[in-house]
Amino acid sequence: MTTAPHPMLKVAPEVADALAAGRPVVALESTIISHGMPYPHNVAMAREVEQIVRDGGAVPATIAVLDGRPTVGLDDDELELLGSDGDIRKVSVRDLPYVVATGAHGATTVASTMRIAGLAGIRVFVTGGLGGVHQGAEESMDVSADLTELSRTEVAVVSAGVKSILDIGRTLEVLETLGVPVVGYGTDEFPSFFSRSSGLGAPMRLDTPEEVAALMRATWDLGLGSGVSIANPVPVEDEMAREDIDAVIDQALADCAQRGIHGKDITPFLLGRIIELSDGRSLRTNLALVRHNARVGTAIAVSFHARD
Ligand code: PSU
Ligand code: MN
Repeated sequence: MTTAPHPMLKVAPEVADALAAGRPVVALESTIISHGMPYPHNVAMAREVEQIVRDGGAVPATIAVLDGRPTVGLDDDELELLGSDGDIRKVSVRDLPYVVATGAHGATTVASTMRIAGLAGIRVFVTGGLGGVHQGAEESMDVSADLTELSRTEVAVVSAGVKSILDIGRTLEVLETLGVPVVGYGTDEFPSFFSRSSGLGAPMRLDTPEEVAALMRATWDLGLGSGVSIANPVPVEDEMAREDIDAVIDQALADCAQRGIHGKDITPFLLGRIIELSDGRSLRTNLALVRHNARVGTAIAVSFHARD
């Protein structure tokens, strides 16, 4: 299946060629680079993940908005810019028209990366962690647009689940309400990013790339119009004990409240504070799980294209 490129997108030639030929492409987001990890680890991670995708037989397409153009497939200088320029705006779906209309740069979240990937005809997207329902959302109504987008864009998102800066149980409830298939990849339990467990079951389990590709096909052939969330647990050797990471997260949440941080700044603040409070331990786990997601997501993309 090939899709005509959307006229507003700037698609790198290598990505455009792969899409036109029906070869597998894996989308990658840029908020994780600009707002999810410190420099220079972020840029090294972005390059390494692209290499993992290539080694697995697909073409990587990191997505961002550059000079107002939604851009699919970045070069080395662009990755460096996103990782090192402190002024890059965090762009979710509602921010997309603003950065496009003003000609600005923007780092795309899971939601806006999904949307742009979908417009480009990319069906698999690898990230670290999903946004979701924030703790205390029953008061604040702070629910990530990542969930809305999963309900309305036909892209499979491979993540390591949802970390407990969020309300994992309510996040799963909202995904059910929105009709989004949520798959535990090789696990019965929904993973909590830094740990393989969360105390909550995965709504369904699949164990191979072929099975996931079949579920993607079924979702879209049924006309659900939604994405698919594939929750891939961090490898055993890299995971953190839940009590260790939960203590760090509780402190980070308290610091966030005490400083009065709110809205779109909450997630980046918490991610940065968790790295500081864990003395970098959480960053190592984060890097390991992103690499693992890239391997699994690439295998899924290869399998999906083999059957399509
Ligand atoms: N969780 C992470 N790392 C990240 C993010 C979340 O472990 O980098 C980023 C992703 O880009 C995600 C966004 O889409 O944060 C969610 O932000 P918000 O909660 O404001 O929607
Ligand atoms: Mn929010």
